[in-house]
Amino acid sequence: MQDIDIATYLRTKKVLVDGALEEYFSNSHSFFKTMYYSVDGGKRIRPILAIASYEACGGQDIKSIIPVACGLELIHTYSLIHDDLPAMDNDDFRRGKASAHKRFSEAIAILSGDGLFAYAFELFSKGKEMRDEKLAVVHAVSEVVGPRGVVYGQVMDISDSQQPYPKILRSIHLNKTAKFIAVSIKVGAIMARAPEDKACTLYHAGICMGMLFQYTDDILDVIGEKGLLGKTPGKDQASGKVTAPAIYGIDGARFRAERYAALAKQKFARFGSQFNILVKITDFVLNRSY
Ligand code: GRG
Repeated sequence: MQDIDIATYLRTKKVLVDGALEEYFSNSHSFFKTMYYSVDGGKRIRPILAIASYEACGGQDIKSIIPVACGLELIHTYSLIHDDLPAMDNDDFRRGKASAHKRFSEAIAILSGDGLFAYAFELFSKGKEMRDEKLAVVHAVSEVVGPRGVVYGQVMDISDSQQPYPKILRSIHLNKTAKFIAVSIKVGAIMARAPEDKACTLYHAGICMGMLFQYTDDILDVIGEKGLLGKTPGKDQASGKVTAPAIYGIDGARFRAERYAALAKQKFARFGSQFNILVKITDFVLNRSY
C-alpha cells in the first residue's frame, strides 16, 4: 500500500464505486435512470475517501463500506443538482453535460435530488449486520449535511448580504464543503470499528482536507480549463460570490491551500504508514486540475 501510485489508486477505486452505483440504479423503474443521469460522471472523491479511510483503519470487508461510500455520492449529487437550479446558482452545465433541470425539467431535477437523498439513507442502513455502526454513520452524515452543515453553508453562499470577509469565507467553506469531506473519512473509520477518538481526529484532518478542497475549487473556477472542469468556469467570480481568490487573490489563496494541505497531511501521518494513501489524496486535491 505504501508506494501505490495515486492515479492508479484513484482510478481503481473509482471503477469499484462506479460499478456499484450502476448496480444500485439498474433493474428499477425509469425514474432511477433519470436520477442516474446526474449520478454518472463525478470524480467520486467522497466515496474514495470513505474506502481509503476504512482500509487504513484496518477494515477487511470491502463489501460493508461500498453501500455507505455510494450513499455519500448520492447526497453529494443531490447537492449538485439543487445547487444548479435556477433558484440557486442557475448553472446549465454539470459533470460535462447539461445539468438536470436543463436535461429534464426543474420539477424533475428537484425530485431527483429528493429521491437521491432518501435512497442514500436506504443504502447506509442496508443489511442486518453492523447495525450500531450503520446507525452511527446515519447520525454522523445527517448531522453535517443538514442545517448544521451543507444546507447552512449553501444558505450563506447564496445570501446577497454576504460580505467578503475571511471569517465569512471560512464559515461558508467549512459548512458547504469541508464537513462533508471530513465525514466521508469519518464513516470509513466508523465502519472499520476504529476507536471513537481516532474517528474524531480523522474528522478534524478531513476538515483541513475539505477546506483545501474548496480552496482548489475556488481557484479552478478562476484559472481552470473549461473542458476539464465539467462545469461553467468563472461563474463564482462573475457572480461576486465570497471566494478565496476574491479575498486573497490567486497567490494568497494558493498559499492558504498549501497550508491546509500541510496541516491535513501532518494529522494523517501521525497515524502511521497505513495512512499514506490519505496523505497522497491530500496532495492530489492540492494539485488537481479538475
Ligand atoms: C443536499 C446536502 C444537500 C444540501 C442542499 C444545494 C445545497 C443544499 C448545497 C450545495 C453545496 C455544494 C454544491 C457545495 C459545493 C461542493 C463542491 C466543491 C462541489 C464539487 O465537488 P466535486 O469536485 O464534483 O467533487 P464531482 O462532480 O467530481 O463529484
